[in-house]
Order: sequence, then structure tokens, then C-alpha cells
Amino acid sequence: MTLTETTSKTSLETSSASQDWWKSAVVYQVYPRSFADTNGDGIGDIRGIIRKLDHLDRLGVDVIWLSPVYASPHADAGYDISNYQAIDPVFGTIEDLDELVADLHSRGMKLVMDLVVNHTSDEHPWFVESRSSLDNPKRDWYWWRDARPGRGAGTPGAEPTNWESFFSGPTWTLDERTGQYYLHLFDPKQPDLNWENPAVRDAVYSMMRWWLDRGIDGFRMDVINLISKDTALPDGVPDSITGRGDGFVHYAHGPRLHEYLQEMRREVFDGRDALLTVGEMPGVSTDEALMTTDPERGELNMVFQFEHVGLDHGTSKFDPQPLEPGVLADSLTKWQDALGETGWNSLYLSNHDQPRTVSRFGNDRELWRESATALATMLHLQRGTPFIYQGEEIGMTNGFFPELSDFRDVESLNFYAQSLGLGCTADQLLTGMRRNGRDNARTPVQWDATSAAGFSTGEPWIAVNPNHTWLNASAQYADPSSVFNYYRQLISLRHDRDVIAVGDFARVDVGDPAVFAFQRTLGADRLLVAVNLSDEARTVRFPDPWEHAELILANYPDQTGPCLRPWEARVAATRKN
Ligand code: ISL
Ligand code: CA
Repeated sequence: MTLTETTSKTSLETSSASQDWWKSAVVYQVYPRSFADTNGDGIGDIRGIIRKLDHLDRLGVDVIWLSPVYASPHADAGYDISNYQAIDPVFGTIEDLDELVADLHSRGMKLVMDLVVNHTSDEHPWFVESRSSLDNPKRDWYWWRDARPGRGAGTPGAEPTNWESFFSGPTWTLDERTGQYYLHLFDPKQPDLNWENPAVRDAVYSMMRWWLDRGIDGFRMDVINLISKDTALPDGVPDSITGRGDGFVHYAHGPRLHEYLQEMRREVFDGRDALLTVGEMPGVSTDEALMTTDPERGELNMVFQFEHVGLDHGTSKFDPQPLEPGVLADSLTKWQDALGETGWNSLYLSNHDQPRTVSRFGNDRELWRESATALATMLHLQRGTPFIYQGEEIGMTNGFFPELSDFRDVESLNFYAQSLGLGCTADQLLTGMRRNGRDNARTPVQWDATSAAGFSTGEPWIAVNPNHTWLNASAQYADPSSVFNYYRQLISLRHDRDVIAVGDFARVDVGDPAVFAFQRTLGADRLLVAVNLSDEARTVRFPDPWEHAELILANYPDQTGPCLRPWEARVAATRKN
């Protein structure tokens, strides 16, 4: 035991000093609007993050990914940026941000900022200029097109392509002044930048250098796989209900994506040390992810893939379907295997766009603690860099939204408005939104049992979950069996044992698809993980080496034989001689 500890510390020091420090790091996502409010306006702010750094320190995370705090009209909660180099007053000042960076650094943590450059806000000066006339020098910074030939601008179906936007409705909006349409894959207030134009790329790179010079440690890149599009802009195959087309194959993973990412690396990242880059890539294939994360190609450290967070989608994300046993494990295993040798995985179950992990994949009622810790074990002991979404470390559950007026998110509200017109009932739609809507992730972090959960002294911008009276951080700190303290153990295990960060991954068949079991190997070190992802006890066949392994972590207090109780997780270690 002593020997193992000494060995792992030495190798950790080596790995954190190296360029690959992020392989043993754990990232924590802060969604600032819902984290902690210090001035009573009901909206979280940067000073709130500074005030809560002890929580993050205690948890033991290495990196904070901060969702956008830039100047924004907030049509999409800050993912619509009107000034990349200014902090929105609702979140604070640039001095607050500098102080946050300094405080994090003094505690040995890093800050990764959100980079949203597939689109800007329509209130960004670039777009304001671009839309001002047909011959404005910035006209070509965005995607402007005439109406479809033979159709009058503004008439139904005259949009340049038939694409459906991520937030419902067409991806094109007519600008009356110049009579042309502009492209927006998301909200009309989020026009897409034209990356074909080198001046756009230069402006983005110079903004990125400005932030890195200020001391931040990397970027999480919003929908970065959408920056290169097929310039012919072909129609997508029409949907039988909306009549609009799915343009994904034409606007995602376009022909110049890898060229742009490599150019960005040369222009922005070369010569700078110890950064972290992660690209959000909805719909990415394992092949594309491998190309993007292969260090030889010099693109990104890792990507967020979406396969496992789409498994429960029916006709849309708002039509969630139950998952068959083994489906989640199969998908995650596929990604472990595909990116194992050459690339690198990010590991996540939740973020500000997804429902809460324990409500979606676990049992947030009778087996809340067991399933929250089981899912965390399954994720954190895979090969890759784990991401914790704020509140996940205390097992926060989906929000409580009795009425339509309780929802805030543009995606949900637009979907509701559009689908009601297409014959769905209000009840059906609200049920789907309660299950999979993005607002689930955006209710305030539950710090304590007081009326606004310690989040704010004012009226929170979105309702606090009523379960904060028992589900809150302060109730968990002192309880050794809490979800919070379990996460602490998982994080410190990763820091202490290189087999977790970089060991090989191999799925183990224990004879029951509801049990996700795998083995990690690094030299002589072996880690054995078995997690029952179901509400029922399961009898499993543990392979040989497991019989003699030392149990190093479990989410039930006592251990009994080959039966895994509901959502039981066991982690054991052996060392070959
Ligand atoms: O949540 C989604 C809709 O089902 C996703 O498709 C999401 O829109 C997609 O992952 C892109 O997300 C990112 O870009 C969006 C922003 O709204 C999300 O919050 C952000 O994470 C546009 O900037
Ligand atoms: Ca505030």
C-alpha cells in the first residue's frame, strides 16, 4: 500500500509538469447565472464564484470551465455575445474576472473560458455593421443570401435553404433593409459568422490571444464543429411534420473544419503552455473525434461527443424514451475503445444543456444517493477527463416546473409554441420539457436549506428546487456518506492513481447487461470497476482476479458476495507481481 502511494505520487508530479497535465485533471463547470448571487438581483455573478471557491477547493477539482460571462442581450442566456472582450454588468466587471483568475491560480486551479464563435449576437458591432448595407466591408463576415430563385423575399418557403434551426423555425431571417436573409443555426438573435472570410478568423484569433494574455488557461469551444459549412448550402431532407429540412450534414463538419482548427492552434496556442482545449461537437462521429484529438494533428485536446446524451431521445429530445439495460454502457464503451489508443475522451453526463444526471439515468427518488454515486463511479473511473456540472457533486435533481410560465429557456419555449401549432397537446409538451428541457440544469445551486437555498437574498431568476430543504451542500459536507464526499473520493483517486487517468480500458462481461463492469490497466496496476445501473439486485460472475483484489471504494457501507444491490458500485485494485 505504502509502496503504491509513493509510486503514484512520483508519476503524478511528472504528468502534471508535462503538456498532458489535463489527463489527470477533473473539470468543474460553472454556469454563472445559477451559481451564486452576491448583490441580490437574483442572478449569479462572478463575485459569487469567488465567494464559493472553498467549495471547489474542498471538492478537489483542478479546472473551472466558466460558461459565458461576456456582454450579451441574453437571448440564449449569454451564448449570444455582443462584446467578446467585456464582462456583462449582470455578472460583474473585468476586475472581478481578473480577481477570479488570480484566486483560482493561487489555489492551484485553472480557468477555462467559453468560446462562442460559430455565431455572435445580432447586437455585436460586427453584425450591426454587416447588416447596414450590401457593400459594407463587414457584409461578408456573416452568411447573407437572396431569397430562393422565383420566390419573393419574405414569402413562405423563400428562405435560401429549408433548414430547421436548433431552436425551432427556419435558420434564415429576412433583413428588410437590404432585402437579404442571414443564417442563424440557433436563434434569430445569433447570426452565424462566416469563417470562410479570413478577416473573421483573424479577429477571433486575436480576441483569443487577448484572453490568454490576460491569464486564462484555455477554452471550451461552443459548437465548434459547425464553423465550416458546405458553401453551396444544399437543402436537407424535409421532415414530414414541420416540412423543414435537417441540414446537419451540410453545416456540420464542413470541408475546412480541420484546417481551421489547425490554423487556430498555430495562430493562438503554439508557444503557450499548460492550456486545455475542448470542443463541443454535437453529432460528432468517433472517426471525426479521433482526428480532432489525435495529438499528432495538433487540433484540440478533447471534444464533447453527444451519443450518450441522445440515447433517450424519441422523435425529438422532448419525447424521451426509457433506456434498455446496457445501452448506456455500450455507447460509452464504444467511445472508450474508439479513442483509446490515439485520441482522448472527455467524460460527462450533464451540463447546462442536459437534464440532471441522477434524474435522467438514475433513480432520483428511493435510490437517489445510491444512483448518484453509482453513475459518478461509472463515469469518473473511465479513461478521459471528467467534467462535473455544478450541483452534480451534491446529486441535484431535475427542477420543478408546474406551469409553462416556470420555464425560461428559449429552446423549450420555442419548441412549445411551434409544436402546439402542429397538433401536440400542452400536457404532452410540458411532460417532455420537464423531463429533458435545459432549465432542469439551470435551477440555482442548492447551498443550504434557507428559502432561496443560499443562492440569493433576492428573487432567483428561475425557481429554486423545493427539495433544497434536504438536498443541499451544507448538509453534505460533514456527512461521510454524502454524494459530495463520494465525489471527493473519486477525484482524489484519479489524482493518486495514474491507472485511472491513463490506464487502458477493457469492458468486462459479468453476465448481466445491467451491470457495467470494466478493468483498467497500467503496467502492473489494475483497477476493477463494477456498477449496477438498475433498481434491482443483480447476481454477477466476477472474473478471477477480482476475488483477491482490495476494495478501495464502494457506495454501500458493507460488502456481501457476488450480488450487487440496486445501484451498487464497487472499485477494487490489484497489483501484478
Ligand atoms: O441542447 C441542445 C439542444 O437540444 C443542443 O443541441 C445544443 O443546442 C447544442 O449542444 C449546442 O449547445 C451550445 O450552443 C448553443 C447554446 O444554446 C448552448 O447552451 C451551448 O452549450 C448555442 O450557442
Ligand atoms: Ca447578481
